[in-house]
Amino acid sequence: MKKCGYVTLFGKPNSGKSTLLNRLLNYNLSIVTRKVQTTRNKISGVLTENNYQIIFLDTPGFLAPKYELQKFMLKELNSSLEDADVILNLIDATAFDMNVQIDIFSKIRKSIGTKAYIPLFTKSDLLEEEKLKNFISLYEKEFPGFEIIPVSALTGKNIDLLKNTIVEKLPESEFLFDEEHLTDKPEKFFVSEIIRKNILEQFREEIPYSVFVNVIEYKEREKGKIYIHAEIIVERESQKIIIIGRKGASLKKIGESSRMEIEKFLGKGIFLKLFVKIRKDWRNNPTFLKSNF
Ligand SMILES: Nc1nc2c(ncn2[C@@H]2O[C@H](COP(=O)(O)OP(=O)(O)OP(=O)(O)O)[C@@H](O)[C@H]2O)c(=O)[nH]1
Ligand SMILES: [Mg+2]
Repeated sequence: MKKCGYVTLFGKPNSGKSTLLNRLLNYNLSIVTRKVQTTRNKISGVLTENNYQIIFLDTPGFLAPKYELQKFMLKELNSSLEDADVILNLIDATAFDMNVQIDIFSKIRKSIGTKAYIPLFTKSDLLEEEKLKNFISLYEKEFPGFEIIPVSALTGKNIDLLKNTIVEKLPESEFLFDEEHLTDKPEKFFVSEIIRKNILEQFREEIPYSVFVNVIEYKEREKGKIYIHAEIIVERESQKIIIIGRKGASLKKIGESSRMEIEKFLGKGIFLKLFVKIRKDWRNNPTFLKSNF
């Protein structure tokens, strides 16, 4: 008997969704940074082991949208909740707030419906055992019937327990993907994500959120190398100047660090060409968002 289904990772920005996905897959698929709102799209990661296949959906953090891009992010999140057989609610144990949890639960109650729902405390390695136990009993008192699992993507704590709990709740079904399949997004997507991650890491404040990376050419050339041409799209001239840096130094740094990471990801050498372009206020431009997301 085989089991297979969709498992959505849901939670506030920075709660550790992408890190946990990567841990569960044993593979760095989804980009992780210290900043909030790192993930913008729903990203699937497929784990096939023994007699089960779990299709994890990483999602953008749950927030009240302020601009068009965030509205898109919320749509991605809602559709992931709809697709789910199992919903994992990731709660950052270091930022636990019962009122926030009560509010969030009321907002997703409808999406949960009759689906399996597993609350998790993430980053549990950062909390003293005593405090953690205290939070767990507070949560379980407020939400009777739900058992919280404290996990750590860093140390691996309770990752196997989590996997087993998920498998128990998966529906019986044939596998939906080939066993070698890791994701449904093309390699191109991950290439642009890696470049965006390097920008997120190298710049502060609004720059990262104003950046969109578009891979416009992705070609296998002779000598086994892949030729990649990507555009870094920003919203204003001032941002373009910052991204390029003095005599192109910043752009060069982005290119070098991205290239190394992309080569590791693809397991192949690449040529990487980066250009910076301005698309005024793209985050609020529905046409741009529609054609690029
Ligand atoms: N110590 C510790 N840090 C963690 C753990 N999981 C995640 N982090 C850190 O928390 C930060 C945010 O992690 P992400 O995985 O990007 O969080 P996210 O929920 O995907 O964030 P968004 O995509 O912005 O919604 C990163 O700096 C991670 O290294 C953990 O188990 N232990
Ligand atoms: Mg993320």
